[in-house]
Amino acid sequence: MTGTVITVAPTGAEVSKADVPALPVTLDELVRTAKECEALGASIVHVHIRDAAAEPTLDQGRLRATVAALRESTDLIVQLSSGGAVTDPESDRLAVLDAGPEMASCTMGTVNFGDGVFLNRWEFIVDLHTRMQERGIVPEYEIFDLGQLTTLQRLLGKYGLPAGGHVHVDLVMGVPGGMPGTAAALVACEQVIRDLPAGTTFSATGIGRSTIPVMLASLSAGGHLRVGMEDTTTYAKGQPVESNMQLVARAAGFAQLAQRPPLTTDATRSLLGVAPR
Ligand code: KMH
Ligand code: ZN
Repeated sequence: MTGTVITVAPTGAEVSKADVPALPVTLDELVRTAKECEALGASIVHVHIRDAAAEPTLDQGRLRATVAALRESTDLIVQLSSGGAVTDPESDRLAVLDAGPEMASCTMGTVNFGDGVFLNRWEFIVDLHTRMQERGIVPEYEIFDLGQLTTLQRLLGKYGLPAGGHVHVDLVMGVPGGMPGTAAALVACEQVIRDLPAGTTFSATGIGRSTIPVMLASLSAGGHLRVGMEDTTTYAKGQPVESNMQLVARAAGFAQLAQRPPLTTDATRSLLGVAPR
């Protein structure tokens, strides 16, 4: 059993700055947040960006500037979201890879997403996976429902292992329309993950109030953690999240308690097959 990879997902595409003023939306806010989260034990930053009006965007110039600034100011593995917002066209989502991240997310199927639909057609998944292979970008396969693990198995069987040769999965649990954020659902996923290539690792995040049960279940099942204001804006009943740092500090504390302390950025790179800086 290794230590714990902690991914911070500080912004997302769904939470509005007007509702949650502490959400990092400018490049300065994002870089400051990333630095502080790294100091607390995060080793990956999962990045969605916003425009001047704090709305989600996949603007290529902003994406490139974000990758450059995060690489200059932190040692974190920079993982761009290729999921974007549910309204983003496939072409813009594919173009995210042009911004040159070390990792990118790659979702394994279509899922109802609250009132919207997060569309991920098979051909689009294949496109993302093969383009990442060609460019040496390490994917994090995002799983919103159990059957998406079967899609991943099919993808790897037909198109081969990702860049770096290691398979890493993130279970995104508790989305309205996806699997529930429960220990039982996490264990069901873990059983299927065993059929993926040897050494496959997984992290998990629980949306909203499922954050704590999912975190504890993941640690006890040998998984890693993703936390952040993309997924959670309430720290405890009636208590809004103050910052991403508060969530990373809690995750690092749980990881310490589980005797699986946070992994350094170098150790995470080596575990996930991301090239050293
Ligand atoms: N914002 C969601 C529609 C990802 O980053 O790859 C998609 C998402 C997954 O957050
Ligand atoms: Zn995301």
